Amino acid sequence: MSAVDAVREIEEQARAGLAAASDERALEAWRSAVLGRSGSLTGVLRSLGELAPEERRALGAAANRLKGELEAALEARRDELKQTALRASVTAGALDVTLPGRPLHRGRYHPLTLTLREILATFERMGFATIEGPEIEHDAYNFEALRIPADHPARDMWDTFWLDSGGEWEGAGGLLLRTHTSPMQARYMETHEPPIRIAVPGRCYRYEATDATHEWMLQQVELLVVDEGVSMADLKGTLQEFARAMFGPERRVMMRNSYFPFVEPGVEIAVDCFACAGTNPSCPVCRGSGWLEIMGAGMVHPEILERMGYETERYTGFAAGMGVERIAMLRYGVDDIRNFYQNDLRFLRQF
Ligand code: 2U9
Repeated sequence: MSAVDAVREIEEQARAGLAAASDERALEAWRSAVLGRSGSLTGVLRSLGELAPEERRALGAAANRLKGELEAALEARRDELKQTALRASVTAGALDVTLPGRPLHRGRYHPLTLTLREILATFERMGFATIEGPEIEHDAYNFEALRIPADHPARDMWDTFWLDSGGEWEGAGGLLLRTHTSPMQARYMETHEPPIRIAVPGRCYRYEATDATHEWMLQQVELLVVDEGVSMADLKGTLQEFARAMFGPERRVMMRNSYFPFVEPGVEIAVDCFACAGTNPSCPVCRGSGWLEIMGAGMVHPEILERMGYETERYTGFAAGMGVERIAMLRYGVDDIRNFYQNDLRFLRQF
């Protein structure tokens, strides 16, 4: 066979082989067999030196042209195979781009988290710092510091989860799960001088039976303000601002006399009913009273300020406490506190 015929045959076989190669592995085998170091065309190019100059020029030109063409053909075949594979995967239904997407499962915040954040944000706008404290407390901070000694009848108001501390905290009256966040205000006063303006959120525990309005665990936010010249007017103004931020800008606030050992005077704060503003005798929200109790408050008892080493001639303060669950129940129209802790998605998905 002449050298020219040999090249022609290589071309024929190479083109047929390339057309038959149907995947990347076959393409690579083809490349190696034709264009590789010991490939058929490479062999021809290598042997050119053995030919007479005239023949070498003619065959060299033909073989080099063929090499370029086959390299281009290889790339074209590779693209074609990719396109075919893509088309096959789409038409075979591996990817049906017309199907609706799978919904993303988006989480959401618990209604108590939403309410707590809004309460704290409202007070932060008024200059309160948010402070947190321990849930396991000493009798000394939970009761004694707040003018609730061991034999005080007010202790009946907070049926307590006492902890077995093995006698280690006997001197401090034993350990307990805090019944309110107030012990943290007492701790804060021990280590800070006025002016004080803090909001204290946290879980509190009460040893009592649960019903539609009571849980053995509740979340509170309490406030403490101590400064020169703090009065009931500051208390009312601050809490009115809060009530309007949470329940609507037109809300009115009413204070009624109340009693807590740690404040004097003590008050109960109510807002006019946001559902009926007192106009509906059978209103399901306020039950016709026209008012909704949202928290307790009062002027910090001077004896507490004195025990903390503050000059009572110079400083006065107010404090307040609210249950986050109660605020959330009012805002969202939830009639049973137990809903918040049952993790029923049908309930939680509504917020
Ligand atoms: C210090 C001094 C004073 C905190 C206060 C209340 C009034 C109050 C209850 C409302 C409903 C708790 O969630 S509830 O059960 N709280 O009414 N709390 S004044 O007074 C303090 C606290 C700490 C040192």
